[in-house]
Amino acid sequence: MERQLFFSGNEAIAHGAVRAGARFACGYPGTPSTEIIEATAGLEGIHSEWCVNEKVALETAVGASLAGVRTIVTMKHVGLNVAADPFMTLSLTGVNAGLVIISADDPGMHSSQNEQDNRNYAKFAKIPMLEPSDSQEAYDFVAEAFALSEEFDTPVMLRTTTRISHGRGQVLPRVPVEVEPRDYARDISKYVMVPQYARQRNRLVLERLEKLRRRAEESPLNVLEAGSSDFGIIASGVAYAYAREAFPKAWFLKLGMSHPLPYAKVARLYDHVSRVAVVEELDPFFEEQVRALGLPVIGKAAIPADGELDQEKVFRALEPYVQRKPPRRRRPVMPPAPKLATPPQPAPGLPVRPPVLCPGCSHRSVYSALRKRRLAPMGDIGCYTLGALPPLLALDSCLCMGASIGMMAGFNKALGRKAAVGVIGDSTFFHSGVTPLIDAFYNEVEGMVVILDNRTTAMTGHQGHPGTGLRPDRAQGPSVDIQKLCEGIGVRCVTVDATDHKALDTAIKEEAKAAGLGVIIALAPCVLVTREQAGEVVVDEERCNLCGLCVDLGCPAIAPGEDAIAVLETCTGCGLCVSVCKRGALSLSCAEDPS
Ligand SMILES: Cc1ncc(C[n+]2csc(CCOP(=O)(O)OP(=O)(O)O)c2C)c(N)n1
Repeated sequence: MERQLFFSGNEAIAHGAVRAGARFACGYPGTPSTEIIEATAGLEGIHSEWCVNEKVALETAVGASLAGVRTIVTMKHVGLNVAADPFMTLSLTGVNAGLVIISADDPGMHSSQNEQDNRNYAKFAKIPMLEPSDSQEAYDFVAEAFALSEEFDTPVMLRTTTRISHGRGQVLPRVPVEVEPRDYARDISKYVMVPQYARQRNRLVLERLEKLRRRAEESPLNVLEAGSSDFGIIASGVAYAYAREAFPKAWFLKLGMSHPLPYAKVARLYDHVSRVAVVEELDPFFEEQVRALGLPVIGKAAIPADGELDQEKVFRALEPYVQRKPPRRRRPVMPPAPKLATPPQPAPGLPVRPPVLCPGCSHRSVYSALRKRRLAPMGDIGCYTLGALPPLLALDSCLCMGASIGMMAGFNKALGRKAAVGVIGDSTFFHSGVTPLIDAFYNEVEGMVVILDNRTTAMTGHQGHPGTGLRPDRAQGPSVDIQKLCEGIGVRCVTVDATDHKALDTAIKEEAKAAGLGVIIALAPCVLVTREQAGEVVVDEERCNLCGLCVDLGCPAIAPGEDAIAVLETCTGCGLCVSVCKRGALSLSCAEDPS
């Protein structure tokens, strides 16, 4: 085995990640997290990259995890605010290969605009959190975090603070963990968070949290350390190290896996001592949970709620309490496992009407072309998310607005080829698609992005956006040209008429074969805005053999009849079905001239 090493917490995390089989690391710089990626960049066997911001970094990491490699993503505490949108929904989708999110907090604001306590984020998202208290644990906990991530199908937060990240300590290297890359399997009920699937996943998250709590009870990371006094301390991270030095004789509940809180282990500490204090920097995170168990505890009434602690501060704060008469003992009240709501059932007798793209929707044409390519389509949020559902089944993921491009980038980087395509709407592109496109260009991603430009924000009711220049009062303002924007970044870009199915098909085929990064803008105004009848679809019943090619488009205006296809009144005459019909059984009659 190697000699002992002397690592900062950040270096220990980087080495611990490689030892744990991580093959992908990304992040956005910010004190005190920055040195992790700088360290992985110097190590063999792991790809490292800076992303354009923390949201894109997390989405890129999700893409790499889906592609099957263990991944870490790093950011400072405020960075998680930027990444909060994918973060919160990632809890629902879970992961493929292990995914560890390093949140480095900065109590005392050495180099930050605030000192928020990101332990709250782990609770908020209902994911497990590990908190190392020295460099050795920083190194060891990464492997534990990956194991938890894969076992419980969840991202795991590894939270450090400045003193852990930048403090140095001895690290005994361990035997590397053998991990095989995982295969990617599309699973829309897991990765496409439309309401019907998100509701199911949400229940799993609540059940997972209770299982994780049981794991926290058994975990060797949560240690009850015997003392020789009548005083007990609950602590995690660097606060544990301070408290240990200040009160060497106390009993300790040292929390390495600090969320979810192991209630029974907390209660067990009270069996041994008559007074218990929580020593924690910033928020009363453990204190409030202990109080909720009905147990008396010394916390923020004695320990400062802002800034960093040290052994001196902890000693001075708690010394008076060690001597005081203990309070009357109370028995803990264990909270019951949360009750889950009964899933909604459709009223009996009502027909089930799954949401579908409108007849004539130009997005359908893109999906029809994309389905022919062997690319994993990373989706986004808008009307077009409906393309993920049957019968189109044309999108593999929907995490949050703007996630498609970063996920495509991470997926392709992890596999080293154009394996995924990003599919995003025009409004979503302006919302949060531009930054990941810049990122993909900067990181030299091999990939394709299709922007579904229907000239509006259709999903929410046809609002304007920078691409249309339309204001809320429908006045026309200046507009941004998407193609010029992409080209300005340096990305190859073509605009194709989305109603010209052949042209779209060819453009997608060409771009899938081309090297580097390219954008296809599939342009056609939303059919609900134009409502112009291009004509009427006529069915030649003699030629139609009910092959189903047009039915597969999932257009609600087409239905299989007895002898031939039937075209319903809701048809807008977009002509997509005409262009996919191989037998010439469908044709478009010209619309009447209204003049
Ligand atoms: C962070 C966030 N803000 C707002 C929304 C609501 N929302 C969902 S999709 C969408 C925009 C969709 O427009 P576009 O990308 O043009 O696709 P379209 O619906 O036109 O096909 C919005 C505003 C959301 N889901 N998430």
